[in-house]
Amino acid sequence: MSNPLDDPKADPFEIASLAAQVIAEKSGIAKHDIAMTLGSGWAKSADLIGETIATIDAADVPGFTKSEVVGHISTIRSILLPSGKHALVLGARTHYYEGHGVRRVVHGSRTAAAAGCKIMILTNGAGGIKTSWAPGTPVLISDHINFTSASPIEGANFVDLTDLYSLRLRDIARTVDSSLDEGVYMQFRGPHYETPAEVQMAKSMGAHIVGMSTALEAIAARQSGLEVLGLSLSTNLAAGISATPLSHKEVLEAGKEAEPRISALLAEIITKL
Ligand code: 8IG
Repeated sequence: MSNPLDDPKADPFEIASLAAQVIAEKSGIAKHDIAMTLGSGWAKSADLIGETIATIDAADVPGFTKSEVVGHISTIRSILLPSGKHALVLGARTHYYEGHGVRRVVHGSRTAAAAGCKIMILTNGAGGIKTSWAPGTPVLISDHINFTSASPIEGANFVDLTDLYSLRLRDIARTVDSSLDEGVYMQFRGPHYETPAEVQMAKSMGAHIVGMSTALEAIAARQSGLEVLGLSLSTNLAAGISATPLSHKEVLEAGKEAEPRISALLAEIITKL
């Protein structure tokens, strides 16, 4: 399937702007306020936060395509929150490991900004390095290590990432659940999981959570002026931290098991934003 972002001469911000226009037309909502990308385990929160105004097939929105990953949905939903604000749920995450380039990976962030959003909530399923995190533990992302060696930023634009995962938003999340732990997220390219040696490397570098998304999306979100809230669901202990090998099926099951609990948590956090 062809994607306009694959044309190197195309301007990704122009395509994001077109995408935002299509979303506005199809939803009837001219401006959205909060965008969210729901990763493994978090999808149910879309059903809890408010009234769905429109469900748009991602394939109908410029720059988006159907998800290639089993268990990932590919729709864009416009939801009216009880506060009167409008949320945009981007269910069409493209992972860096799919090999379609960084522009496609961060198109959701750029579209969110073009649609008027001020806050971007990025969620994911990930591996935990802290043994105290039982499978199914939600963790606030406090910072990240981008281990992909890629950047969504093109050209000499030296974007500051000092408070990338907004302390203000993390503090709001903790008013909902004061027991929420936080940690540094390290994005690996994947799609293979880490070796135990790589997990030890990540740990010694200061990481607490390992995954295959979010960091690039967060950088692009910041470039576009969005305030970022990051949440990981630690579905499994990272390789070698637990004695048992990782299986995608078990990871999905852990996500499903935790889903009602963490989706309710996220829905409550959103009411405070
Ligand atoms: I869910 O242990 C999930 N995603 N890199 N490592 C990496 N990504 C993940 C993991 C994990 N668990």
